[in-house]
Amino acid sequence: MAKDRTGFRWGAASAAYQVEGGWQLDGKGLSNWDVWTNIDRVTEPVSGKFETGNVAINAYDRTQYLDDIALMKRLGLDCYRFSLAWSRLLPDGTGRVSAAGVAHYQRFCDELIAAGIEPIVTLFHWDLPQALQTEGGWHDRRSIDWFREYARVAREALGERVSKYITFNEPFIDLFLMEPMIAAIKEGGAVTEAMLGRQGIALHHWMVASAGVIADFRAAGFAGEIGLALPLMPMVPESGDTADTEAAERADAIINRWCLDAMFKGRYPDAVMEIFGRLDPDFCIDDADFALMAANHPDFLGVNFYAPAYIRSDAAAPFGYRWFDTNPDPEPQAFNGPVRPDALRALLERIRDDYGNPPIYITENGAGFGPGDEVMERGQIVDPLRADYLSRHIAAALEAKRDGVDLRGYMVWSLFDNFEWLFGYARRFGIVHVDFETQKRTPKLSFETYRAIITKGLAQAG
Ligand code: IFM
Repeated sequence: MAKDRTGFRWGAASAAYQVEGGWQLDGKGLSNWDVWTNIDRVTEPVSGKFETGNVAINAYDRTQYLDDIALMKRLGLDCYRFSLAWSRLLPDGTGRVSAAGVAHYQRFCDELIAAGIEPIVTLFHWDLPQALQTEGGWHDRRSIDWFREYARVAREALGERVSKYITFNEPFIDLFLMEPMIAAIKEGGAVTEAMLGRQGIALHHWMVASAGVIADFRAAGFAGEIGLALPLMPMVPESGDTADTEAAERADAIINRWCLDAMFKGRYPDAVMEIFGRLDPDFCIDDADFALMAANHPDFLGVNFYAPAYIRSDAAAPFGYRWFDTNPDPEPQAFNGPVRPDALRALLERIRDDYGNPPIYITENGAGFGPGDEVMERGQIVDPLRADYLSRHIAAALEAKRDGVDLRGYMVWSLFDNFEWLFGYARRFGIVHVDFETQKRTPKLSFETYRAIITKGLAQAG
């Protein structure tokens, strides 16, 4: 059957630091991740190895990315979501624009378009120019203006090549998991509630910056769509006890509703205002910030879904709940949690009902299960758990679509194995295997599974 080119978009997603490499090529400035991995060696305590994104999967290299685009074409992708390395475009974070950085991203987009694949650009997927990190990073209110300047440079550089932008990827995960863990590693301590309390103001700056960029793009006549990608997870209380139920509601307010309410209602949940107001005296939000958010709703919501979170009340834990070590699910667990496609469907239907049925793209969904799930059989890498995960989640998403959710597309995380942040290269999420020594790419069984789904896309997504 012919591939659906009419509406629903099938894609794959990645992020600059996880795939590009070329960390010092062509005048690129250093990012916080370059410093954290090379100087602070933050991967070691988590992955047990000293690993960096210095080479990653070499996706900055033109010869390499042309091969990669050929593979995307073979898979049948309609779109490819990737992020820009801010310090490749603006090596110092603001001011001087790198002609080489601009040329690289222009050329990469041109090659995608020539292959019939729409480029979808994430502006910020966690790698902040180190020059701005040392100025205070996202805790400094000037970060809103830094980001708006960078977004303008990107939009002007890419012009008509790009008609879908994502301002930020996963505010909660970067600001409330990644950064505090890195701070704890550097300080040799544990993540505390006080540390997390400080992150509230950084998340607020992200939300204001995002609304500001949406306003700027519209004012400049940008005719495409612009949204955010949130890490969303239904919160499942571990028991019927009131304490667990209340803990799950609190987790839902912080992890899910904080950004959703900001994007679609122009305010924050009461629980967030109360908790963060108590933890950080700087967390008093100017009404003008909420007015900016309310006036600049995004065109779409990007949903990054991996798993639901099982929540247990624990007075000693930050915000009074725990979720990582609370998984009663007997099924094989993926790296990012229990395999529950029903939770994806429930999540999408909740967004439809609670947030006015906005256009949604699933901007990330995927899994890794450890080495046992990937075996070489007759020249193919067989990964049945990942293949099954993808089929079942796509089926659940399409059921939600049939139930009226305005679902416009699905992007797998990820096309290639890559650098999984603090876990280094040990956690593979790709549907294409990468030999990190040779950079050889080998499609896995899940690649064929996804290819078959895309080929049948019209019937399934129609
Ligand atoms: O690799 C990450 C990505 O950068 C953000 N979302 C989750 C992925 C898998 O853990």
